[in-house]
Amino acid sequence: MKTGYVALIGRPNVGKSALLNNLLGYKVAIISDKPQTTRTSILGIKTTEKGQIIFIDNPGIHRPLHKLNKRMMKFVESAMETSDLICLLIDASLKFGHGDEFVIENLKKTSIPIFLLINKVDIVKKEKILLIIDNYKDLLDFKEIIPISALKGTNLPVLEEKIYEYLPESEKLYADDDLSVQSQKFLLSEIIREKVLHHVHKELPFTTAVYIDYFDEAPASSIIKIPKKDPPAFNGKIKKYIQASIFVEKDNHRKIIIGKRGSLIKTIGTEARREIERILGAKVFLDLKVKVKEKWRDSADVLDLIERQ
Ligand SMILES: Nc1nc2c(ncn2[C@@H]2O[C@H](COP(=O)(O)OP(=O)(O)OP(=O)(O)O)[C@@H](O)[C@H]2O)c(=O)[nH]1
Ligand SMILES: [Mg+2]
Repeated sequence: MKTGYVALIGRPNVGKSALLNNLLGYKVAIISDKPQTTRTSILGIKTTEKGQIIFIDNPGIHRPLHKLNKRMMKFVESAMETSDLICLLIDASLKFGHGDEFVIENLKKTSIPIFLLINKVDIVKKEKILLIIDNYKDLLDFKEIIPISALKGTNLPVLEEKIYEYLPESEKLYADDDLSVQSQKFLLSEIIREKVLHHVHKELPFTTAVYIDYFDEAPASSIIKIPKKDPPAFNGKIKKYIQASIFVEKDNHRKIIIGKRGSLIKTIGTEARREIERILGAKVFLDLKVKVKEKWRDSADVLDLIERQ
C-alpha cells in the first residue's frame, strides 16, 4: 500500500479546487471564476486498490494584506510542510507574470518533490503548451510536467499514476469511504458563499463570509463520507432548518446582496437550498440574513468563528 499527502498549490483561480473535485468524483470544495475563492486547506481522500492519496486543496498564493489573507497563506505553508508531493498548478491561458515568480520563489525553499500541472489545456492551442513547458522546465526541478484539464478530466488518470510513484509505502490513514475532512457546517457555509460569489463582482467576492448560525443536525465529526447512494435518497417529508449569516463589510454591500426588493438574496437562497437539499437528502428551510461586520477580514474573532464552524 502507498499512502501520502499531495498539496495542490498555485496562484488563485488556476483550478486547484476544480482539480480536487474531479479527482475525487465528488464536490468537496467550492469553485468560482473569482480569485481567492478557497480560504482554508481542504483535505480530499482518494482510496484505490493501490493505496490512499490525501489531496490538500489550498488557497491561492498571493501577497496577504489582511489577517484573513495571512491566515490563508499559513494554510498553504503548513500544507507544503506536511505533504509528500507538491502539485504546482498553472493556468495555461495566462501569461507568466509577477504572481508566478512569487510562487516559484516560495517553492524554491522546499525539498519536497514537485510536479508542474499545466491546467486549462482545453482552452489553449498545443503550441502554447509547448512554449509553457519550455519556459518553466528550468525554473524548478520538476519531477513531472503534465498538461491537464481539471474541468474535462484530461490526463487525470496519468497524474494519479505518477503521484503513486512518489508516495511512501504506508498503510491507509483513513477509512475507505472517507471523502473529505471539514465539518458539514463549514461545507454548507461554503456552498452558500459559492452562490454569492456567482452573483457579485469587484470588492464583494473578497469581503463576503458565511457563517451557519443554526443547524442542530450537523454531525459533530469533521469527516465527510462518500454518499452510500449517489445521488443520496431524498426524503421530501423531512424538513431541516438552517439559519445562516452572510457577512459583508459595508452597508452598501449589504444592499447589493439583498438586491431590489430582496431579489438577489432570494436567488442566492434558492440556489444554495437546492444544492444543500441534495447533500442532506431532505427538504431544507434556509433562512439567510445579511449582516454588516466592519473590517471582519482583520478581526481574529470573526475569522476564528468562520474557521471553526
Ligand atoms: N476551461 C477551464 N476552466 C477551468 C479549468 N479548471 C478550472 N477552471 C475554471 O477556473 C476558475 C477557477 O477554478 P477554481 O477551481 O475555483 O480555482 P482555484 O485555483 O481553486 O482558485 P482559488 O480557490 O481562488 O485559489 C473556475 O471558473 C473554473 O471553472 C479547466 O481545466 N479548464
Ligand atoms: Mg480553490
